Amino acid sequence: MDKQATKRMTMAQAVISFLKNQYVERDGVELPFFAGCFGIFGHGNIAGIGQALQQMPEFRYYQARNEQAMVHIATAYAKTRNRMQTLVCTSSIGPGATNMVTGAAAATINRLPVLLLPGDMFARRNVAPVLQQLESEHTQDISVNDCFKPVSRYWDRITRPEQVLTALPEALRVLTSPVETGAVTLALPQDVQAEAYAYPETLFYKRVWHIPRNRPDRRSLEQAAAWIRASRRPLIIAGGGVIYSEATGTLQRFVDQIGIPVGETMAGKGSLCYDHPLSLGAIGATGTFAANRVAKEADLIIGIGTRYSDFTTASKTAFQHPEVRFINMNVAEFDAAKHLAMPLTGDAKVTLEELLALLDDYHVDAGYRAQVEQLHVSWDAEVERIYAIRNAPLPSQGELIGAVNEVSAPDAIMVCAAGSLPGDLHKLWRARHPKNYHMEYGYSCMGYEIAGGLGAKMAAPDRDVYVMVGDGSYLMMNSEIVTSIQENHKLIIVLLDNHGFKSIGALSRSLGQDGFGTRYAAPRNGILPGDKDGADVQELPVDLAANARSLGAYVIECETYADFVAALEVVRTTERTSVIYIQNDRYQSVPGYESWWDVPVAEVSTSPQIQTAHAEWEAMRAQERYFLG
Ligand SMILES: Cc1ncc(C[n+]2csc(CCOP(=O)(O)OP(=O)(O)O)c2C)c(N)n1
Ligand SMILES: [Mg+2]
Repeated sequence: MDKQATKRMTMAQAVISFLKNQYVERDGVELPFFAGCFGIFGHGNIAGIGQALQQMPEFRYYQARNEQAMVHIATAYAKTRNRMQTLVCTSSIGPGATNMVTGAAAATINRLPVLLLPGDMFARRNVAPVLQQLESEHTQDISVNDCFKPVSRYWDRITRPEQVLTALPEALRVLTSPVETGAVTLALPQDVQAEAYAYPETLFYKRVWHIPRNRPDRRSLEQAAAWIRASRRPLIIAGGGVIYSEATGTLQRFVDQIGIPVGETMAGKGSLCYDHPLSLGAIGATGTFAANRVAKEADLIIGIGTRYSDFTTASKTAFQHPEVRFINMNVAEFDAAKHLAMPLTGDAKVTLEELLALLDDYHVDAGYRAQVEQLHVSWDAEVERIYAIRNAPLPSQGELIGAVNEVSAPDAIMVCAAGSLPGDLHKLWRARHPKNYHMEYGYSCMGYEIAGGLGAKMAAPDRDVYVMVGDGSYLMMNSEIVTSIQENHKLIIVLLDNHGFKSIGALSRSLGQDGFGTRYAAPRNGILPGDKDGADVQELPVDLAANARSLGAYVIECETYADFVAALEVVRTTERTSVIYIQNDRYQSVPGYESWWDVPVAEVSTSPQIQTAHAEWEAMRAQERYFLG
């Protein structure tokens, strides 16, 4: 190969030629990093990236209906593939670009790689302001794409074609880094996309990015082992990092040998199979009584691949042992250091292996293990109880979750993101394998569900994908049903209609606010009804089942639990995206289990209910702790 050779091509052609030759490798497994490019064309990308994609059909182009959705598709794809593969997203300039900002935030917060290529205003400037350009009086060096800066782990604007020679390797370094990964944005001015340059051909050679399994500091490992030996009541909190690192088998060996129980975060659920005797299930604000009781008295928390969101720490009230301390295994020093922990900065799998080797003669006290195993059994009985509720006339959400869990194949993927479902699913879903529970709860972004389901299905075409979505989220973004049908990726969408926000309605009532603004009903005398108005409201003439049908889905409408189970059986063998529509009860709720979430209540109000809620809030707030070692 002539390393001096160059090839004259447009910047956009160079970008796509580069991307299609990027690979990753971990543990000897090599994969192309990008599985193609989603996009919506406009004048800001049609002649640049659009032309390049047309010229290179081997780099598959997919249409989406909405730019936010396509970023969710890419994010879910990356999550399903444990960050080893993702998709590219191209948009036009202006609204197409800013539609991706929400998706970028969701990807970055969840630490999932996506590459965004928004079109940008002319670099040459002479024709400005162009259609959709944001003008500024104080600089010509700003565009709507600057909005991506805080939500991107790497951001660049390519104002000369040769700048991609340095920008693209940086983009790949960040995307493939388990520590730094998230959304990467390369803003591509529409004129520069189409400009030619003599690119060195070496840019387009196949490149394999090794994903390292970094090992933690030896002294810290030894100290961590000593802390574990000294602990009377240790508890593991398994986060998403366990799954992304493919450390679930190692975690199970660690747990089997040492006997430390496991609570799981939203992203970590599935780290340990639900029926393992030391599995305590969900932890934190949406956790089980099993995990939350153990957390309250634990003297040592071993966080693995968790960023300790407020849902996990129950807004810092979860850990009440006066001398509790933390060991954090995390690829990112930033997360490893949280709560002034003993930081084990490294990959979860190899860190667990190293720690296990230092503890090969050790296991926890048999009494503690027996107590924990008893809690596991009691919790499973509670799940059983909720699965068996047959609420009438409208079924409860808990029984519907039970039906989906029981009828779906054990290797299925269940996708969800926002509303009351995440909390209920976190508690009730019996995760049978590490990919069984796909919850976007870093950003809890309404609208992720169906788009995310499509990304998961594209990444795991042999598995059934169940999307569980509320009516609010469904109304916010149902457009990718069309894409799933266009691409023949069958989704099973379970649409739970409770005429508004069951989640925020319950939160509102708990704050003394009567569900104000959370029901889908017609205003009366200019005021939207709340829960005090009871059933006596004018419902909206909306037919979500007909809506789904109009988008091409096969739809089954159900009324009862029995209908629902029958429908779940039918959709196992339907050929295209299928929607099961059912109404469920707004007030029949899965309770909270000995935990809390800090949502501040109005300090001053004339409402006695709000005053009471504020007093209760103050009492709980007093339990919030700082962990200063
Ligand atoms: C994009 C976005 N907007 C607002 C919110 C705040 N929010 C959280 S849950 C929720 C209501 C969801 O309604 P629905 O999908 O019907 O689920 P339900 O609460 O009824 O279970 C809202 C508005 C959010 N999470 N995401
Ligand atoms: Mg709803």
